[in-house]
Amino acid sequence: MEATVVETTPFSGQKPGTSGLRKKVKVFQQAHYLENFVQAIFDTQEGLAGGTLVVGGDGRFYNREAIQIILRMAAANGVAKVLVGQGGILSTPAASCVIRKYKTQGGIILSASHNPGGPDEDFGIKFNIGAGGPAPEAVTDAIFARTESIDRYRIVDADPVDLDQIGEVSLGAMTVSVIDPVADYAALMESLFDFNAIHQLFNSGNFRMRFDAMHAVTGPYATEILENRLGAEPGTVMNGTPLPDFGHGHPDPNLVHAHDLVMLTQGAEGLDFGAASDGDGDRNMILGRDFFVTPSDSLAVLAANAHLTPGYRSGITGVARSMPTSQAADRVAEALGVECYETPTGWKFFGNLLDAGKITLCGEESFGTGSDHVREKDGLWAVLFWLNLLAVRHQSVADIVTEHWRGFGRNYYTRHDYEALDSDAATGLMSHLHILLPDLPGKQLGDFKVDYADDFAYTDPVDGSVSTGQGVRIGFEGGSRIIFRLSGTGTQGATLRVYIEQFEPDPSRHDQPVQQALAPLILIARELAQIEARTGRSEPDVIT
Ligand code: VG1
Ligand code: CO
Repeated sequence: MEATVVETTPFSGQKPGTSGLRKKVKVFQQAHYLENFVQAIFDTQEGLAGGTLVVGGDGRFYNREAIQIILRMAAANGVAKVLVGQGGILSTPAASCVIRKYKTQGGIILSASHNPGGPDEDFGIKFNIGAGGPAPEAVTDAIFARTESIDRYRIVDADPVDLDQIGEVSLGAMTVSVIDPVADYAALMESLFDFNAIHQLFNSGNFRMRFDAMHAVTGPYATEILENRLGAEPGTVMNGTPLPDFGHGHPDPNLVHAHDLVMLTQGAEGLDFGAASDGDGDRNMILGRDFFVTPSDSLAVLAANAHLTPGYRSGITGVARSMPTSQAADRVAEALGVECYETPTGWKFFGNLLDAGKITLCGEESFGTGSDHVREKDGLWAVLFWLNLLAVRHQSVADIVTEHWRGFGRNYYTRHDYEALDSDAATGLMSHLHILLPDLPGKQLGDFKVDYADDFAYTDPVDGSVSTGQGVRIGFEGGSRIIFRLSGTGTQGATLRVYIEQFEPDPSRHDQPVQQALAPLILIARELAQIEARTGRSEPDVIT
């Protein structure tokens, strides 16, 4: 089978953001658009020729078409073997698991994660390295640089591969192996958590839960693990069939978009446990009866209780959190006598720390939690971790978290998102903050005195690489913080994220409503950044 060399010209803006290249489907459907980016991966990642590549996606609109193109291009670029999930499905953590388990040279994951899907919505592509994690900046920079000068790509002419039939087929000299997308991942989960204890919890007759897959990729994973292997009653998994448009929904597991699930956990008849995951299965939301676990708290609770699960019985070597994530995990690390690292937003910054054994657990405020078992955040893993804790501690979600606060203090936390802003207004707002920074330290803002104010930069402790411009950080005496940054995953205008945190050591003050407890800091943030004057928005679009 001969490879065709197709002439092409560069597209501007093929720069991967926080997690891969994300654009509207219509952008990806332009002739040569996907091909250019994929060829840039092959041109810069030399190990792929003669190697094995993993390919899969979250099942959104254009997933199958994109996979067929990638398979034909992989064959033309000398890849020896591709492992592809049946039906083109692989959740992001499952892809990471497969990349690592079969010691492949990397993977291509097709997803725009929590962004909506459909012909007029979003699509995305990212490259993961052989260690299983998202490509670090040096790699994404090289891929981007290649897209700017690309003049040809290679592709074979062949019929579409049957993605629904498990087994091996040839595409020219390349082998395509269609694999069960769930099996390897489920086996890994079974090795980490006490499935017997969770099974008993489900059988106890006094535990009711639902998992909302939001019509996205975790449906088959959750059904197999929760219902088939752990014996949860049929129907435990809601919205469990992956749909190309996620049932017109927004597959983002938060209080706004997973509203139906939230309702099921409320009131005297509310569920004991509710959980949800996002488009590609790497996020998680954890709910108890009338209780929402802030992702930053979830990371801290998992770190403090890791020794209660089989996979982490010997304790954790360290923990890392993204810069805007609350400092709750820092307090646990201190108590355990291990290091807590503060990294820029995006899972790619955890890879080196995990590979070097410096950390066991890591997390982000954006509903992301994970460990060294893979190199992506992992939604179902977090759900199973919580279930394992509930099973062995015999306490409710609310009791576990409030007890945690009593021991470590509570970090009140919220994130306010202002979406689809005018890009110039958003960059203007950030420049305005940058101008304020040098004069802020020592200043009194309301009841709060500024301790430090900077534009966050990170030096990777393993390879020394430096990442700058990672968000404006204003720290107050006593540990409160306000953080401003612009999203790197949106596809429309700009999204401003404002993160607010306040530490409260006094247990008698741990049961205030979050927005109320943080109201003074929220006001300071709005005034300091001139949000309404500059963006025309008086309220955020999403509050978590
Ligand atoms: C957001 C989150 C970030 C997360 C990223 C990818 O990025 O804030 O913490 O790593 O999404 O998550 P941004 O740049 O929009 O703030 V996923 O589940 O979309 O792959
Ligand atoms: Co995701």
